[in-house]
Amino acid sequence: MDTASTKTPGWLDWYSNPSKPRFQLPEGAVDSHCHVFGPGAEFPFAPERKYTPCDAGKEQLFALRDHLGISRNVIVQATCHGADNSAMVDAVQAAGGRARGVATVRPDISDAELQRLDTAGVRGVRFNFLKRLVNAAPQEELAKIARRIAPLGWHVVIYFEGEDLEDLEGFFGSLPTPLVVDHMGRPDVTKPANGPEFNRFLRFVENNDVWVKVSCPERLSVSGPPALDGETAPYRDVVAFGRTVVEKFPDRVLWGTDWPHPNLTDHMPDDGLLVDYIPQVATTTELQHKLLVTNPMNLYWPGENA
Ligand code: 0GY
Repeated sequence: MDTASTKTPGWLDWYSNPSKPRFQLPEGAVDSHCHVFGPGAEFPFAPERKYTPCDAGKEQLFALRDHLGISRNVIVQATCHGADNSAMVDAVQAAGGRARGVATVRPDISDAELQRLDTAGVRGVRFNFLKRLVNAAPQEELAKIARRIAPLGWHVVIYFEGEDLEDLEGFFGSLPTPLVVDHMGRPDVTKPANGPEFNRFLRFVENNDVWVKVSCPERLSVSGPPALDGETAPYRDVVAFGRTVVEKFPDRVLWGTDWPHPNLTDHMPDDGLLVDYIPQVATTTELQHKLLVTNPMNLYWPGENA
């Protein structure tokens, strides 16, 4: 693949005209999982990438933030940029204190570069275990990265499929930093939320220093967004999973849009609807405030007021 920005065939671009959410986010709400893609002409995509996205730059992210009533963003390095964190760091710095970053780094990164990323606002690294997104990295390499970043007070964001937790949880438990799980560990929502697979995930969260993003109903859902026939509950088959996590671990949950929604193939979500999904999983004002403000502030802006 060359570095020219020819999008992956069938690529769905982000939704250009999101609705105004009916659910009003609390003051100081944080989108704890979003990305920037390029723009490719300024920040070329990585040669080793598994997909080539549309452009989705910082101005567009900040416009969505303001439209939805979000105050701050946590910008997670997308795999299409490999370990070149330039686009993400540029966006974090442009946000003037209102964004933090999660980077992808190699084990041989220099101390000076780690320090530079920290100063820029990076607070974690991401380990990705989805074969369609990255070539598998040896666990010893990942463990070395975790040992390098632990003294900075950073955490490790982990992205894996629910069915792979059994094989990975021993490794995860050995890491020396807090862990932040993307998209509830991608449960299979056709299985019960109180069944053995999700119970394994809940035990893993219970027994480790783990935070959970109750994000991506649009990616996990089989029932999908509301039908045009008047169905109003968005992504209803994911709700039991999200609500269980929020109610069991109210002080360790985070929420994010996942804008610009890489690799979706059947529909592109209306980001306003993703905000309207929140009160289904966080059903009280107190739970909503923890999910959207207190928890992400504690993790990404400790000591600062929202
Ligand atoms: C997500 C999900 C995906 C992709 C990435 O970095 C990425 O490429 O995170 C996915 O394809 O499931 O969190 O955005």
